[in-house]
Amino acid sequence: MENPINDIENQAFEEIQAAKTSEDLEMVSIRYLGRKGILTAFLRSISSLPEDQRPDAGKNANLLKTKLEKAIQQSRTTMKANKADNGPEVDVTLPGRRRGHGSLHPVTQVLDEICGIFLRLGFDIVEGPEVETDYYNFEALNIPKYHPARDMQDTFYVSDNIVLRTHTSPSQPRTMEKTDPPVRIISAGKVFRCDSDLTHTPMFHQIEGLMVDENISFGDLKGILTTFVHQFFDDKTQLRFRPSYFPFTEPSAEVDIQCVMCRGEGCRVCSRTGWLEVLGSGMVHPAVFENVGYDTKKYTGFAFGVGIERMAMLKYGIDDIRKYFENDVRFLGQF
Ligand code: 2U9
Repeated sequence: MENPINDIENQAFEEIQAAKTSEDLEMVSIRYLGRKGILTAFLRSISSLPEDQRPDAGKNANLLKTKLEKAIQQSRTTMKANKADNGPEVDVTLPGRRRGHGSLHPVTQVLDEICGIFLRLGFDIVEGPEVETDYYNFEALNIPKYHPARDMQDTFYVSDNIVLRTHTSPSQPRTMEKTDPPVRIISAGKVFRCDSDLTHTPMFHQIEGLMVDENISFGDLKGILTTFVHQFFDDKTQLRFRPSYFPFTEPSAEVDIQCVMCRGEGCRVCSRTGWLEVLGSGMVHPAVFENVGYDTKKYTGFAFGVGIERMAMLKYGIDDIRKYFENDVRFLGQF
């Protein structure tokens, strides 16, 4: 009778040598040493051999088992070393890696949306410098020397007469100096104030609008701002105009909208009042017109300002302004 141990050994070593990948080796290991493997089956069958053959067969089969385990392990180690030399194996069956798409920052999206609304209402967009002179940031806008906005606590001073603009309004006297009425402009962009907490960041974005012509009234201001709010939120949103004070407008009004979270019922967001303040506005102060050389007997106008981060917070239910500027893509990717 042929020696089955020798046959198993020869065949197994042939297969170990032929194995090209670690997966091939694993298959050889399973075929010979696995639960239903060839050598395992032989070991189990020893009990059915004639009694005098059992000791030798058992001894040889166990020796072969150890030999095969060693040879397979050695082959594995050699394969690993070769792989490291040749760099990682490329698995062409893996799905390709997707490259994430970028998206516009939520502040940019809301800024574009608001600009779009005013462009459709016939306004032009103007831009101005972020580093501004004291004159255009304060003097031209009738902000007196003693006004708290001029304090170092509120304004970033670059030098005695140069500031980081605290609002986008300076672009407007700059435009009026160069253009005769009718004027219908919005200025949008970054503004800077020394302030930082849950609802304030040292840099934020504003849009301010200005409309000047003969016979412009507070009714025009109400009409334009109501249209804006209805287009930005929805046309069921109620507005209320509350008397206020700004040095550059007289009379001045703050505009509240019905709370977008509770629809006016009263909740945590609107401090249980049912209203949210969203805009500042008013009829342009005659002193501002005089500064740019407009005839105050002939022309009147209205102006308004809105903070973009706040509008985006209300539209998307964002509770902390600092999230805009932490650059966490898990937050930014939602918009
Ligand atoms: C000119 C004359 C008047 C622009 C105005 C406001 C009221 C206002 C704030 C809203 C939220 C700024 O971002 S915010 O903190 N703005 O309250 N802005 S009237 O008035 C002007 C602008 C230009 C020549």
